[in-house]
This record gives sequence, structure tokens and C-alpha cells, in this order.
Amino acid sequence: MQDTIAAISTPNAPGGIGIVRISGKDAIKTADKVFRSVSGKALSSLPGYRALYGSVWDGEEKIDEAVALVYKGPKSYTGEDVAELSCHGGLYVTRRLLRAVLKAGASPAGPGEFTRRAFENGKLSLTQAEAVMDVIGASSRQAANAAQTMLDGALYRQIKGVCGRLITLTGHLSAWADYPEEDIPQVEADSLLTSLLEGKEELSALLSSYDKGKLIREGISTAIVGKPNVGKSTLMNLLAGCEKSIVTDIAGTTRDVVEESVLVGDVVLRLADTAGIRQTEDKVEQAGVALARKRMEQADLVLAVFDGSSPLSPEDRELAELVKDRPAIAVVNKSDLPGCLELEQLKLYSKHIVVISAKNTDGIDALSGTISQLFALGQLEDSGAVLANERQYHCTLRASQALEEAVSALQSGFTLDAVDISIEGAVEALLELTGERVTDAVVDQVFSHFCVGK
Ligand SMILES: Nc1nc2c(ncn2[C@@H]2O[C@H](COP(=O)(O)OP(=O)(O)O)[C@@H](O)[C@H]2O)c(=O)[nH]1
Ligand SMILES: [Mg+2]
Repeated sequence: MQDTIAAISTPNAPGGIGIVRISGKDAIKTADKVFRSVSGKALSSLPGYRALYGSVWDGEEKIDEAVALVYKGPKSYTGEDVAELSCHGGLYVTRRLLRAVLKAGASPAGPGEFTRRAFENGKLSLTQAEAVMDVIGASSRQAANAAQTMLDGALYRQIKGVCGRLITLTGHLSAWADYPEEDIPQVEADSLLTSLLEGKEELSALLSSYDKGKLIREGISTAIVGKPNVGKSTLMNLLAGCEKSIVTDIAGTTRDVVEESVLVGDVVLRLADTAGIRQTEDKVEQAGVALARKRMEQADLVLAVFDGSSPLSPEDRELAELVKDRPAIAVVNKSDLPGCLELEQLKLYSKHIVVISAKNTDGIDALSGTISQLFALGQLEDSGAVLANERQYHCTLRASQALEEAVSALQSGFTLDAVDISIEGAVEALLELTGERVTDAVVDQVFSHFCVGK
């Protein structure tokens, strides 16, 4: 059917091992053209799941030592015959090997083409294929867990369940409408309504998991704000584990937004250290203050920093007031100095107050504990299926809206035909979600985000 494709599947960087993967009906034959085993055996003489040691060649020139692995379709990642040639992970060596493989007849694989073939050969659902990318991109334990759960098929199974029940319903409704003369019992409006509401509830739960899933995958965008010299940049550097931001005792040092992703406990924070918020005549600083305010408005989490060694100032109160109804933590810094700030006053604005010393790292564990608590990310691990991207979210939303239409059609006394049409709309959206009924354009879109070699 399709070409035999090949790509380097390991990162584009020097490493211990570099792998060139070949997939397609001529994969093993192609590998045999560049690989010579020590034992003299040909790869095409092997059953699946076998390896041979030998060397890889570009014509009569030896490229490197190598181990060749053979998988026979359909028992392979792509569902086709696959050969993997592992050599030393040098940039030149792996590229040279790929070139030799292409010369031997393979075509270069496009982004995600191996996984796309796995999807097209029924090895993976579309949601599982998407999970492959999330597993690769995960930067925290929770993100990796969420992606693994998806790769296991938790979302697929849940959607299949809802979809299967809806298909049974519409089958019944259509049969009843199309063959009135047959003795098909009429669908009871009550039990129909119950089924529709149950389906809708399940979809709603999934929809509401989306935001949390997104925080886990992409990290929590976090703005560190406060007036000048309270220790924002010192906190940034402490969390980042390196000198990202310039720290001085001169107010107005930080002007640009300084960014860094850090792992705090189990969550990724996308930190932004900002200019101290104050009235100033300095134009550059004014621009920095405007940026700081914007970041504060857009952030998932605000770390509002106060200097614990001086009393709460009018600017502090203004800031506390601004973030009062936001996910925010009041960070009272400089606990190593004698305290002047009345925590009681701050409590009027903020439920979450953590006292730290960014200088000697006191209170940092409490800060990370409060962050986990605030986002309750811990709970997500056991809940199974989560929607992982906009595509999945919109399919689920469409299905949920279609069910809502079905419910209101039923309740306002429309014919069962009309109800059926809405249920079919929901089924269609869910089949698009799992990839069972999906246009090429959607599939192209999904795989365009993949890396070459996966
Ligand atoms: N004693 C003490 N000084 C601190 C602490 N954190 C920051 N500083 C000092 O406060 C000054 C301003 O710090 P910086 O991080 O630049 O504040 P920013 O303007 O809010 O970014 C510097 O001299 C820091 O060394 C702390 O926890 N304790
Ligand atoms: Mg600063």
C-alpha cells in the first residue's frame, strides 16, 4: 500500500545510541541492504522480535557497528514490518546511516508518520496517538501520568462507553420510527431522558477536567509581582535554581519580564519575574510596570510578594486588593529580618499567606505545598480520563451540546425523530474525537504537531 519510510528516531544531538527506524512492506529488505550481521544471517530470515549484531554500510564503506531489530507486522508499533538500526549516537553517523537507508529505497518519513500509520492500521485510537506526543513532551510526573493514562486508552474507553450507549439509543429510535408496522416497543420517554442526562453528565465531567489537565501539561503561568525591592527576583532565582534575574538593592532593577519554567514539587510553574509596581517618571521602568500588570492579569497564579521587615504600605494594600479574588499567594519575604508587617492585616485580603526568606530559603517547602493545595492537582492522578487538547475539548463540547438539544427537544414534546437527530449529532462528534470517523484534514492537523521519527 504505502511507501517504506525511514527517519532518525533519536534526538538530533550526540548521544550513546542513535536509531534509524524503517517501516513499511520493504522495511526489512531495505535494512538488509545496509546491514551485515556478524553471523552472516540476513534480517529477512528472522521471525519478529529478533535482533542481530553487525555493522551498517554505505556501499563498500563501513559506517558503524550496529544492532538491528526486526518486528513483523502487524505486531509492531506501526502495524507494518519495522526494522530499527541502532548505531552510536553521533550526529554524523546517524545522518549518514539514514542517507544510506534512503539510498537503499526508503522515503523520508514525515512528522509523526510512524504514529499516523499506527493509527491508520488500527493500532492506536486518535486520542492515544495524541497521547504519544504528550508522553514525549511531559515535563513533570503529573503530566507524564496524565499522558500515560491517555496512552492506556482511558479516555478512549470512556468515550467509547458513552458513544456505544448513544448508538444503541439512536438504533432503537430509528427502528421504531422507520418500521412503525413492526412490533418494536416504543422508547419510554422517561428512560430516554435518564440515558441522555447520564451521557451529558459524563461529558460535562470530562469538560471540566480540561482546564486542570492543561495546567498539568503546560504548567501554571505564574507572575511574581510586588513593589520594588521586596525580593521578587531573589525568589525567582531561588525557584529557578540559578541567577536568572539581576538582584540589587536598587529599586527598579528588573524591567523586562524574566521567564523560566521550574518544577516545584509535582507541578511545573512557568514563572515570570516582573518589574516592581510603583509610580515612576522613568519611561523604561513605566513600560516594565505596564508589562507587570498585564502578566498579573493573565496569570493562572500570582505570587504577590511583600517585605515582612517593613509595615504594609499603601502600594502593598493596593496590590493585595488587586489580587484578592484571584488564585494568589501572599508571600511575606525576608523572615530572617525582624518582622514589622502585621500578618493580621494581610489576612483581610488573602487566604493563602506564606512567610519565607528568599535569602536563606526558609519557608520554600510551605510555599510549594500551598501551590499544590491551591491547584489540587494531586486529585487528578486517580481520576483517569482527561481531555488533552483543544480538538478533544471541542468534540466533547459539541457532543455535550447535541445531547442538551436532545434533552430539550424531548422535554418540549418534539417528535422522537427530532430527538434522534440530535443524538446522532452527539455520536458523530464522539466518533470524531476517537478518530473512528474523522476527515483527513483533522488527521493531518493532529500529526502536524509531531516530530519526525515518532
Ligand atoms: N534579608 C533579606 N534580604 C533579601 C531577601 N530577599 C531579597 N533580599 C534583598 O532585597 C533586595 C532586593 O531584592 P530583589 O530580589 O532585587 O527585589 P525585587 O526588586 O523585588 O526584585 C536585595 O538587596 C536582596 O538581597 C530576604 O529574604 N532577606
Ligand atoms: Mg527584581
